[in-house]
Amino acid sequence: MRIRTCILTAVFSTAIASFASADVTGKVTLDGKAPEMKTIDMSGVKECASQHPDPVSEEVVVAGDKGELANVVISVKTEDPASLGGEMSKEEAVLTQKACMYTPHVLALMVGQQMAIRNDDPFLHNVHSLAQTNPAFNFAQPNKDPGKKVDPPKAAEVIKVKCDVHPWMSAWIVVLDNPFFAVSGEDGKFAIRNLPDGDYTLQAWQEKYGTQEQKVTVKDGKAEVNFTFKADAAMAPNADGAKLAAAKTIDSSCCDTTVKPVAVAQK
Ligand SMILES: [Cu+2]
Repeated sequence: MRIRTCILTAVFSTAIASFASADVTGKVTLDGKAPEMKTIDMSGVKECASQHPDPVSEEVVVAGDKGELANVVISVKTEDPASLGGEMSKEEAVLTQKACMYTPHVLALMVGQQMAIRNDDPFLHNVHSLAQTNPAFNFAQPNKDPGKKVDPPKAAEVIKVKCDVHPWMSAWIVVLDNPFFAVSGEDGKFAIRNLPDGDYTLQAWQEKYGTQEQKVTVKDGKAEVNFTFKADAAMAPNADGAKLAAAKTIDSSCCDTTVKPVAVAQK
């Protein structure tokens, strides 16, 4: 009888495990004093400056008082995205131009996901993607626009976005090859939903500090992973073996001196 109970328990546990999916949660922290961000000088452009009574800083490193690091993209790294399952979000990923800044500063979406560019300002921006793998886009939005559709990305890539009218405007579109990703908030926290139980490699990308990886075992519906970046680390060089999904290296000539893309190894 006891043996039978054990077998039943084992079968039951296996059945649960095979259907379980987890929320992978965690926090990204900056270790040390955050580098000082330059104040953006909008004084030459009245319609921008007038929208900011307080100084606005660059967003290369956005960290809280306790090192809570925002705008880090955490994702599952895999050679075989299809094997992960999961569903692409049906939501449109929207990059908004508002008060002469991009919101969000880092937009993550999946290959094939709908994407649009919005203008909340009643004046001209020119949004310019420096995509290399995906078709680049480059167009003017002279007035408010609830969202101009752009082609869904076709491949995983870290894409720098800039405005040709306002040189300080900078954003990143991070395209992932699977639906298991999240962007850390201002509290440094993130949550990747519904990842099936199993062993994974997670990668965390930050625009200055580059990419880190960690192994994680997702079990019984939960897993926790924390990432720490060193505040005084230099701008990420061509990080050894780092690869954000199947992303290709962005030519550094695309970018200004304050923001460099993470370097990613080629397959
Ligand atoms: Cu602009």
